[in-house]
Amino acid sequence: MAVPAEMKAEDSMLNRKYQDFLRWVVYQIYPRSFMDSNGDGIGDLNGIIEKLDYIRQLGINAVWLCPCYQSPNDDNGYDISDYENIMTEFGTMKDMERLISELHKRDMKLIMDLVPNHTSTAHRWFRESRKGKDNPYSDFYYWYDEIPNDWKSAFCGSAWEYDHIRGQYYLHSFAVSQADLNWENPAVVRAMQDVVDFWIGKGVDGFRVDVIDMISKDFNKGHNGFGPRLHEFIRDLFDRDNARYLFTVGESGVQDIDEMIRHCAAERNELSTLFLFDHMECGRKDKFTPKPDTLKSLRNILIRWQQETDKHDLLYTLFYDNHDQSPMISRIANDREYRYESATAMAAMLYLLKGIPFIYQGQEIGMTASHYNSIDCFDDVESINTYREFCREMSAEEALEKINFGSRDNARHPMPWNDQPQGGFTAGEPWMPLYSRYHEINVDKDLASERSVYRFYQRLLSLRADQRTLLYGSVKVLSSENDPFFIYTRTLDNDTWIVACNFESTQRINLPFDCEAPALSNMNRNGMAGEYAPYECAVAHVRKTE
Ligand code: TEU
Ligand code: CA
Repeated sequence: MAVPAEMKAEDSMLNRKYQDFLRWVVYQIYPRSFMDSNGDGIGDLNGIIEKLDYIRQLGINAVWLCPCYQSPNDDNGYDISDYENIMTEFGTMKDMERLISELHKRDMKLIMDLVPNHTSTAHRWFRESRKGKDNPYSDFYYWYDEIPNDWKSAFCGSAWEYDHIRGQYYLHSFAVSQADLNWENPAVVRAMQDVVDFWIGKGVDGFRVDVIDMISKDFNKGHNGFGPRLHEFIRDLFDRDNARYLFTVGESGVQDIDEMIRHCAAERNELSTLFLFDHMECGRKDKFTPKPDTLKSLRNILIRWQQETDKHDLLYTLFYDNHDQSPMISRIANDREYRYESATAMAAMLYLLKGIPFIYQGQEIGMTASHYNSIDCFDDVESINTYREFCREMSAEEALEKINFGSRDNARHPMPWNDQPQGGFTAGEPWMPLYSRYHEINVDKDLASERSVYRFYQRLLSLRADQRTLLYGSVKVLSSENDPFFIYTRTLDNDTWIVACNFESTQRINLPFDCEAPALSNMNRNGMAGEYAPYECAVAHVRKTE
């Protein structure tokens, strides 16, 4: 694989501190579902190590691991009972150390998932805290005699739960067993700093920070996030001598550029970048209700953020799938007869923009939404609670269809490695049903195909790594807001590249430049201009005129 081109200071407007991060290409792993190495049906760290070459050869140089700490798994690891030990089912701390060294041996970085807003109620801090008001951990959580407000849990119902042992209510913004930590207590801040330092000591390179906006509450204004001390707390975590070099990406509900500046401007020493979520609403009215939509709406949101982040010298994250979302391809493109074309065109339109690519496991083989015939096939706490609520208002069939559309399990089923009985994921019984289309869509089959999504990604990422212009160049959009296609250029000094992605109907595309033959195309085009088939895309170098 090509080594990323060297960066020169004058290459980018982007602040020096962030320039190196533009060379990162991140692969997100959901450990429970990636690869099972010992036949217990649950993905594990040794399974990930087995697949590191597969990931590396795609053109990846960083891995984001979803939580793999001790946890009762009510929210699949986002309910942590011990931040400094590995989930027994995933392996041991020795396996983790080996994973880190195997990654580093391959020049790959590791981004751990940090969950600072809540712990499992099985965490020692909570078990102590619930014992009473004179316990040293008493104020680690939010305790009230009476329910103080009408906050709702993201997973249905009230965010307040009565605890019989303590005789008070505690706050849980997510599942009942995920108690929100009280960051107003300086001991909580110190405890979370210790967690960060522990993992720095293990050699990690960065953190993806779960619901970072929620660590400061605003009880006066009635918001359980974006409180008055948010930025102070973020700096408590990362603006410290041993932590400033880290790559940090916050998962946040930030919706406007001013907020993003407050989180990510280089001089603030808070976060390197954020995941922004407006484009997640493409193709749906709400999480469980589809809406007819096309790649146009995705394109227009991406363009707005590209322009804003460029203007303010901020680092942007390029992603459209993760472990909380049903795959974008099934919502706004064609996941049947044009699946290969859709998957590849979507990759070209997104990952050649300016920012850090994040690729969710399975995206590189064009994985689509799954479908299950019974609610018993689902595991996700959100899906199960929501199904129960839906069943009060509609028939069980309608409720199941909505869950099938929006469930997070669409992204959490075992990775389909081949078409063998358990999809090559495990020699035992998988912890959740396999991907419903695994016979048709799996890694082996994709790699053997002439139209391999993996190999397209590979070519795209290698081109991007080789061309400084595609990494650092400025973005200019040539298509207009209503065009049924997307054309943009990347320019650095006198060097220009052009990316053209057609959407669902055949179109003639004219270009204002004389281009070389496409360096990348999902249909082997010879020339850049001319007629484009549905979801056809191409990328070319613009011929120099002088
Ligand atoms: O997600 C937080 C978040 O933003 C939720 O609103 C998210 O949309 C959720 O999936 C509801 O659909 C993070 C994690 O990514 C998620 O997996 C966890 O369940 C959650 O935090 C609690 O830790
Ligand atoms: Ca296992």
